[in-house]
Amino acid sequence: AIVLAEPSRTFSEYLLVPGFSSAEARPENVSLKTPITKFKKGEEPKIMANIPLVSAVMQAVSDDGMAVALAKEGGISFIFGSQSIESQAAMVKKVKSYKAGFVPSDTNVKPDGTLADVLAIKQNSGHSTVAVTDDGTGHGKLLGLVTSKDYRISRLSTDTKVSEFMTPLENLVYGNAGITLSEANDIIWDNKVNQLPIVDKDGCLVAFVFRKDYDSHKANPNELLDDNKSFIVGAGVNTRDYEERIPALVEAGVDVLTIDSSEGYSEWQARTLKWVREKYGDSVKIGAGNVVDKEGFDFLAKSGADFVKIGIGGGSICITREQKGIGRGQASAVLEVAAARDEWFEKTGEYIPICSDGGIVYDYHMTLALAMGADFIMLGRYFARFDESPSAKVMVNGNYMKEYWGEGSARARNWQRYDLGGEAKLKFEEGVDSYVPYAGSLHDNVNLSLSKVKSTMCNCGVVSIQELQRNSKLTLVSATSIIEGGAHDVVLKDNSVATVRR
Ligand code: MZP
Repeated sequence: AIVLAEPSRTFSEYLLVPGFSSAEARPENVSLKTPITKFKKGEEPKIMANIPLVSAVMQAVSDDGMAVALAKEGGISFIFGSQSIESQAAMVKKVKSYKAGFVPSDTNVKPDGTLADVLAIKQNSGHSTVAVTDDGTGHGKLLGLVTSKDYRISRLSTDTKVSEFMTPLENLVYGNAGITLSEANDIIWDNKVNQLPIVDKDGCLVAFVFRKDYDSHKANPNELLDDNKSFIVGAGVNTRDYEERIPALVEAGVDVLTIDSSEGYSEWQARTLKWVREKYGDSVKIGAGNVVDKEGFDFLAKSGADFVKIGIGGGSICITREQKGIGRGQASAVLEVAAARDEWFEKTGEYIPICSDGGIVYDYHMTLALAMGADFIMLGRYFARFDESPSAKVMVNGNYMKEYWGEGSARARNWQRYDLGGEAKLKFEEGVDSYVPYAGSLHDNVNLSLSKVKSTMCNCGVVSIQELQRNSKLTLVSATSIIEGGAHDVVLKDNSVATVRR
């Protein structure tokens, strides 16, 4: 066997060394725009993301709800493939049906769902009614209620106070004021207080109610829309049923696919990519992986992948290294594959973006992965903790947790991800079933994480991911300097037990 001279290293073994920060290197000047699919020198990629984060192809992470929430922040979800073709395609379709700021033309709800005089819309705690007030704060005169179909307005009497607003009901307008959407079955509140999607019993969007000064393009400058103003969405596929699954996803409107596999340096991936190119040419965008070295990257590049995913055994729920003894530290893998990507670009003029998949524990790991050469990052554990992930929120020992399980666990039953062409079953587990601490909304967390990434980039004197990849300086850290990096030699005030490291 060949024994690699360098040990296999993880993100936590590195730090960034600050560079010169000019007056221009300020967080508000940082762009996190990044290519997702391959492009030729001098051309633009077909798909770019506004932030370098994508959510993992996992049952506990990426469904249609996650996809909409993440696209609103500028990232992309890859909807999990370990479900029937029909249900995965339906999720894609649902995401594509959200047309920001537009009332779909095929609805029988008239656009009088638009409340021209409304300055604020606020939801009451019962979820059955939305109160609409005139003052921009939600506390002013009540102009009306938007109710769900099963809401019985007769329960209210004229001296009832609407709980949050304390506004007398004599000011209420309801009935045919153009705001009671009798077909609406459910109302989902958008926490940006800008628009209110009304969905029917199947969860499909039927209309938006929105503020008079609402402009969907101002709502979040990062929102990721492609030409028809719908959200960009990805989906995972496997190397078994791709001839049926891919056409269904394409028909549903998917923007980008990825082959989801624990090990991508295989003939199965080349066959899948070949089939896509023969059937669709370059019009269908598809990434491949996962690989951890130059040979793997070159193979998938030659096979026609639109991007290449990196990472074997580093995922938080992954036990592949323990079970099979294969894998590589994520930092070493990203550094080698990034060098291979640059060499390929030099040789062919074709830039194939690379994605670091799994193993992000701290926010600073994101910055390290990008500095090491990743164009974007796939995360599972990180997104599983948020309100928007599909898994259950449960109380464990007094703390809220979200369930998070690996695609290689018995629970997910995703044998296709580990398929080597043999029997159609998961022979042994490569992932665990676990909890992760509940962390609140995706919007708040993503913004916090990315503000740290932007800050660090400014410390390194760079304002784009491309500059970070080119100009940053990394250093390995010794075990003792890691101790120096945390709070040390002090007694922390909020701990009853003194924390003294030496
Ligand atoms: P993390 O963000 O939780 O550390 O890692 C997520 C990644 O782990 C996924 O994107 C996928 O590549 C990988 N994964 C998913 N399931 C398993 C498993 O069961 C796994 N072993 O390794």
